[in-house]
Formats: sequence, C-alpha cells, structure tokens
Amino acid sequence: MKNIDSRTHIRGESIYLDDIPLLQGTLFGAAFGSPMAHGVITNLDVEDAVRIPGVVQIFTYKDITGINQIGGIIPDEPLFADEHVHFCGMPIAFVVAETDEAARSAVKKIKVDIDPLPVITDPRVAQEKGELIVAPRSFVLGDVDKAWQDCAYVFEGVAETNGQEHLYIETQGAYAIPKESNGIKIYSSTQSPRATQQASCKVTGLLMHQLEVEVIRLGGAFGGKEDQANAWAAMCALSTHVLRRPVKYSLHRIEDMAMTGKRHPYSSDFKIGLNKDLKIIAYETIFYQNAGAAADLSPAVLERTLFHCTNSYFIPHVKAKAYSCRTHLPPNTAFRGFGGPQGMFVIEAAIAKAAECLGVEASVIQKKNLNKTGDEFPYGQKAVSEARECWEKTELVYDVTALKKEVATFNAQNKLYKKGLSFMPVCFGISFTNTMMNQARALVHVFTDGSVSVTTGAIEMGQGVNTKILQVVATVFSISPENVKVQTTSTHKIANTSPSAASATADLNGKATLMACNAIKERLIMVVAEALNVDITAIELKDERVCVNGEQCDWDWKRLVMAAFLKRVNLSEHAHYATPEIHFDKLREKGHPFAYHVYGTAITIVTVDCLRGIYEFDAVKVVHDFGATMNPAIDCGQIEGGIVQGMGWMTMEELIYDKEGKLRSNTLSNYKVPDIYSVPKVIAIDFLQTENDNLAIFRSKAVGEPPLMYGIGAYFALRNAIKSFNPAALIPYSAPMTPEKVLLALYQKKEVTTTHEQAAGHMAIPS
Ligand code: LUZ
Ligand code: MOS
Repeated sequence: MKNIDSRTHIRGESIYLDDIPLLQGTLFGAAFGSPMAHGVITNLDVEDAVRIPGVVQIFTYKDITGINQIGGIIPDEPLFADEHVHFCGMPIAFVVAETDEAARSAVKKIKVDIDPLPVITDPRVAQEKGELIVAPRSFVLGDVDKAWQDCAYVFEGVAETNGQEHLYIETQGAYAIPKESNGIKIYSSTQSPRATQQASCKVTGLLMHQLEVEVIRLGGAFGGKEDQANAWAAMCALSTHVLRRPVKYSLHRIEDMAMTGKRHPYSSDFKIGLNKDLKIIAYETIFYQNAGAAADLSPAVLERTLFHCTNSYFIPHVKAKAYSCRTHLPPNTAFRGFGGPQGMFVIEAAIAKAAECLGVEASVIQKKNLNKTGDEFPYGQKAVSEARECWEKTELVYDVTALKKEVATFNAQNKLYKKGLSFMPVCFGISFTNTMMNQARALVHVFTDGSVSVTTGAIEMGQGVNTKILQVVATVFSISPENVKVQTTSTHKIANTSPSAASATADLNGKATLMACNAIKERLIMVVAEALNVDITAIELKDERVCVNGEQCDWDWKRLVMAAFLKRVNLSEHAHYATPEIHFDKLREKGHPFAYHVYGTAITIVTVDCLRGIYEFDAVKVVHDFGATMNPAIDCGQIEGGIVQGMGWMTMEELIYDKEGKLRSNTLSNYKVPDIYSVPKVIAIDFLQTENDNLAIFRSKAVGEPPLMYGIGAYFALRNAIKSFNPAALIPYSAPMTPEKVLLALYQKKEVTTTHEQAAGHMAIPS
C-alpha cells in the first residue's frame, strides 16, 4: 500500500504548522538568543526593541506565570536565561508583535551585556573538571581485567564522531490559541505532545486538562523534536496566557540551527583483545558524550550508547563506561539511533585497528564474532540473532567474492582512483530503554455509515506511521482503506503519550489499535452470530462482507455496523498497550530491555579520486531483517533515507563550534548535507523475511533507526580506499571523513595526532 500522504505531499496540500490558517488577531513571536556561550548577564536593554511599531510585549524570565523550567529528565533547563547564560543561542527574551517582521526587527534591537566566564566545548575537558550531567554508567560482562592475559593481540585507540544537524525540512514552531476559561490549545511540530503539553503547563502554571497540544504532521524530526519542540510551544503558550491572543512562532532556519541541540559528538577510548583465532575475547571502552549545557535527553542517549557498544558481536568480557559531560553548547538531543551509532562506531574502529595491525581484512574479524541466538549482551539480555543470516545472505545475493575481485582489479589498474569496500553489520534494540515509556493508546470509532476513525499517540513525521496504523484497522475489520481515517494526534483524545521515537511508534500504537479494533470486532461478531443464530467461531469478516462458515451471507459491513448500533452495542473502543516481558534493573545494569532486535548487514563501495580527495559511493547493498514487513514501500523508503542520513554524518556533515562555543556551520551554505548527487549510485535492499514470533506489529519489525547505522560503513569504505593508495597512512578514527580529511590522509606519511589523541595518551585505559 502507498503512503496515504503521498498525494497531498506531491500536490503541496499537506498541512504543516506554517500552513494552518491563522485566526484573526494572531500575534507573532521571535526569540532573542544569547550571543555568548557562558557568562553572567549584567544588563538587558530592550528599550529600542519595544519602540518598534507593532511590538506588543517582550517576555523574559520575570514574566513567567508558572516556573522557569522545561527540563525533561532532569530539571536543569530554564526556558529563559535568568542571570546566567550557558550556551550561544540560549533564549533570553521572547518578543511578541503584531507582525512577524516587527517581532524579528525588535529581536535585532535587543542589547545584552554579559560578563564572560570560561567556555568548555570539549567533553574530555568537562569530565576532567567534574562537569557531569549524571553519574557515569558502566556495563560489565565477564571479567575484562583477567581476560587480557588470554589475548594474543591487544590494541588500543581513540575514536571520535562529530555531531549532526537534524535538518528536518520543517523547522521548529508552535501556534498557541486562547480557549475559554483560561484554556489554551497549541499546534506544535513536536514528536512528543505530552512533553510539549507538560512543559507549557509548567511555564504557564496551567493544569494539563486546560492545555491541549494537537499535531497534524511534522515535516521531519529525526529526534530533533523529541524534546526540543517544547521551548517554542512554552513561549507561545506563556504569551497567549498573558495576552489572551493567539501567538505563533515558526523558526527561521538560521535560528533553528543556532538554538537547537544536535546529535551528541562523542570522544571515546577503546581497547580490544583477540585470541589467535581472531575471536574477540575482551573489549573495554570509555565514552565521553558531549551533552551540551543541560541534560535534555542525554542520560537516555548515554544509556543506549552502552546498550549498543558491542553492536552485532558477542564478546565474553566487556567493560564499558560512559560519561555525560556538560559543555557550553546547546543541549544535544535525540537523533535517529539515539547514541547507538556513536557506540557502534567505536567497536567498528577497534576491529578495523586490529585488522589493520594484523594485516587481515576487517570483515574476517567481523564475521567471526557475530552473535548467535542465546549469546548474552553486556546488559544481560540473550540474543535472538539474525546476525549470521544477514551476513551470509549478503555474501550470497551480492556475490561478495566477485565484488572484492572487482575492487582489487580496479585498484591494480588505476593509479589515481581507488575503490574501497566495507562491511557494516547492525544490531539495534527495539523499545524505549526506559521501560516505563513502552506504552501506547488508541481510540477507534466506527461510525454508523461504516467509516472508521482512529486516533493514537503516534505522530506522522514522514515515516509513514499513519499508513501502518490505517493498515491495522483495515486488516482487522477487513474493510477498504478508503473507509479508514487516521486523525490528528491530540493530548485531549489520547493522553500521556510517549514520544514518537525509538523506532517503536508503529509497534506500540499499532498494537493498541489492534487491541481496540479486535474488541469492537468481537462485539460486532456477537451481533451477527445472535441474529443468524450461529456460533461466533463460524463468523468471519472478509472484504466488507460477513462470512458464515466461509460462505458469504447477505450481511455486509455497513449492515453489520447499523445492526450493532440499533442494538445499542458500543462501536467505540479506547485500548491500552504496554510491551510485555521487558524490564531493566539500573542498579545491576542487567535485564531484558528490548522487545526484540533488528539485524542487518551492509556492503559499501566507494571510489576515491586520489588527486583531489573527493569521492563517490558506487553502491550500498544491504540485507535487512524486516521480520514480515507490512509495507515494503514504506520500509524501503526508511532504509534508503536512513542510509543516506548515516552516510552524511560519516562523510560530509561537519558541525563546527568555535572555541567560544559559537556555531560556525550555521547555514546550509556552510553545513553540507547529502543531496541527490551524493547519494550512492546504487542502493540495493534485500529482505530477510522471518516469521519469528517477536513483539512487532504483525511481525513487521521496526525500521526507523536501524538503517542509519549502515551509513557507518561509508567511513570504513573510505578508509580502505585511502589505504590502497597510501598503505602507510595512519588515519584517525574520526568522522566525518570529509574530502579535505581524505586528501590529507592520502598524502600523509605519519599519524595525524589530534589534541584528543594526546589527551587520550595519559587517559588510556590501564591494562
Ligand atoms: N527516545 C527515548 C529514544 O526517549 N528513549 C529511547 O530509548 C530512544 N531510543 C531511540 C530513539 N529515541
Ligand atoms: Mo528518536 S532519536 O527515535 O526521537
């Protein structure tokens, strides 16, 4: 089935926040962000700003009617700076004016004096100074300290991954509307209506039943609106609450890029030990997460880094420690993969280092160490593994022997162009790592004309979740998709939602929808069974007809619904789903946090122009574990998008903050994201179809985040290509591998020593 949004998307008719028709009297907001990363505000001068015609009011922390706090996991994030500023772009004031132009002109007239304080941008420096968001976490399996003795080879190193701008096409924004009796309704571009509602309630002082958040759809999010949609909604809500007029704020791209947090940059140490057979015996790693100035979702992201620190591999002895380090950058946040990719890059770097030192292909070590069903992850859960199936199918369907030969032949015949090939296995856990969040609700109404409406906590952000929810309804009732409408997401219809995140939205909300539909269906079947005087087991709904013992009878769907209504049978249901079986004990750091894992393997092939350092990706070919996909078109779209987004992170997206904590890559002209010319010439996707009884909706496994990590293969493919041009190159395990860095590596003779590697020298893990 096609994505139900494709028609209105293509015709430009889909409604995003900025397309909502404005009510008369709507005011426009704009935030004034701190020009400095760290300091004490000594004076805020808004005199010139208020004189701009049309300016209605300028809000600061002093005007907050509730509390000045929007922190989600930890209450450490004021909505507006009071005396201190902690990052460049930190909101200090919110101008509300009759027009958008007036609001933005006024922002430019605000002056602030700040006494500067020292700025930290490096997580290792923050850790040394004890600037931590939360206490460090450690996952341990076996006994690493003893295991080094049994290793024939031990290698150590440092790996770094930079942050990533979400670059959702629709920027952040909110539109608040006053309702009677002090109520407020907010349209928001948020992944988490409940969190947006809660933050707006805290700031205004309203109760949650007075403030509704409704979401039509998002023009992309990628994690960037899991926690960071709240500030703008709270600003609009506050000014609506005070002024009793509608207030809208839709951020400009440059504001959005400067004020919001991004994927967490990580700097990490690794130590890996192998035996003579190249089995990985021991692995130790320390992660330094650059959290930015407030917690946001960093503690949860940190946790997922630990969960995925061994990727698809079984390693008997593991010690992984993670620090969430407070720096003076905008609070970093959720981003597709949620810390998992950062963890996986480090183990892949460790394996690459071992392979390069031992003179074998990394794929030999990778393949030998893939996990099997029954193997234990460092967090105690046992694998139900498809890792080997994916890998072996990849070798088979893409004829890897021939591919490798092609690469070798090409490299032998070409002096100035070199190809590189890499393997990237992925194993990603599905469920919010915070067990409590794995719950969802659905509200299904069957109308008397036979049409059906469904509302869940799921947010449509382009990933196609509404199409999947619709499929669930249409399948259970066996009715045409045209008879089903997925409604907008609203906190007044479905309360206490978890964010649409963690790849789990279709699973959680789909299961709740399934439960609601099944409950209504049971009642409907009872109605016919009684009327026709047959057993309920004889009745089946099929293609909008009622079947008795497999034979169509003269009842159709509409007659059935009307009969039930006349008998005063409930045609609506509100169902609640909570993932069974999952649990996690944070004291022991052991449990069974994931409903299941998604596996896959990607091969990436790149061609490097060794004169200029530029490169093109020939192909990314994957075998992906879909379970039993319920929508191949949508799932393939997620995989293609995930791969390209992951490759962007690994290759060209270079996020730059200067020493003063100011974002230098602050526009699309100095922050390069993949375009149609930089996507691989071929993306091949092969389905590993399994019928395992997992907890996925209709056994169709979650597909949102896992494919992003195939993109990590891009870094290692580039590395292999560079090595075949310059075997002596000692390339830092540092992404992104921009053309500039590729060029340096192609002609560099000695190891490039970054400041972090020097730092790591005296912080290396003791053996
Ligand atoms: N968000 C969250 C996530 O709050 N918890 C998670 O475990 C998670 N995982 C992936 C993406 N977003
Ligand atoms: Mo996410 S990183 O699933 O919001």
